[in-house]
Amino acid sequence: MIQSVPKVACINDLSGYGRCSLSTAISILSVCGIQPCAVPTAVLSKHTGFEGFHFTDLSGSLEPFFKSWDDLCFDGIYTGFLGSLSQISVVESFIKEHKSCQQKAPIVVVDTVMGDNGRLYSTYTMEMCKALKSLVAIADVITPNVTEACFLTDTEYCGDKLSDNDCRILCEKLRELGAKSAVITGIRRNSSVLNYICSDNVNDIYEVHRTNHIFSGTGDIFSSIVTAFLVAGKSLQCAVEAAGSFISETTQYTLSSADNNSDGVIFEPFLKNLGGLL
Ligand code: PXL
Repeated sequence: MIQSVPKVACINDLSGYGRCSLSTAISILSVCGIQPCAVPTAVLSKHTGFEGFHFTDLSGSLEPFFKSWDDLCFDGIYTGFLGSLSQISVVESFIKEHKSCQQKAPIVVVDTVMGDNGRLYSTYTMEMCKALKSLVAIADVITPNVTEACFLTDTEYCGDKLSDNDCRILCEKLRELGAKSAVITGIRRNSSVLNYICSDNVNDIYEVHRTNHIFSGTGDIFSSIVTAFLVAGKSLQCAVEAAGSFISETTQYTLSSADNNSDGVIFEPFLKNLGGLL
């Protein structure tokens, strides 16, 4: 018998240029055998890391968009970049409705996309950051980087180099917001990057080799892989390990290539290997 293909609602922006958000999520979920159902929160000509990007906010479309999906069921809901304050409450209602109405609740992954290097992205406000806590409260898994973890927990940002104890304290504060599991991503240690997992019975660290260059879009690759693996029935540990290894391999490849690094991580040649892991 032909197996049915799981569906994931991917709520994120579509940036035409610079590998990130929906273009990354669609590629990764598809190669992992999952149907990505895209909900564009905004359309950008290129992501906000580039000068002179054009931004179209789709906040007004979100409610009718979701309304037309009332009769659909999802195996997962995965949220990323949200373009305005009002979007956060609309997305929250969508998640709550599907959690309560579906026979089997979807796995909810909230990638708390807000900023990096101690700063919020240019389209993000402190008000939005406060509102995002209500999405964190209904998530199965959240995947903040160190900057986002600090903003969410009102912790002073002192760089990406955290001790194990700093990670534990930060993760506990994140879970106090309501998330079942938190993975703090991109913690820097010498020549490594650590991803720190905190769930009910688990505190785990996954370490991979890092390049000296910081690439945009790695957070989107990470949370897309985590979502795909969880929806495919894998454990969070297995998902985080796969995501870390994939990013380590693809960033090293990108650095050694002649392409312009600001275009993001060259992951396309590696996608088929990812699909093979499931
Ligand atoms: O990769 C995160 C991200 C997503 N969406 C947009 C962004 C960024 C990071 O710069 O600008 C529009």
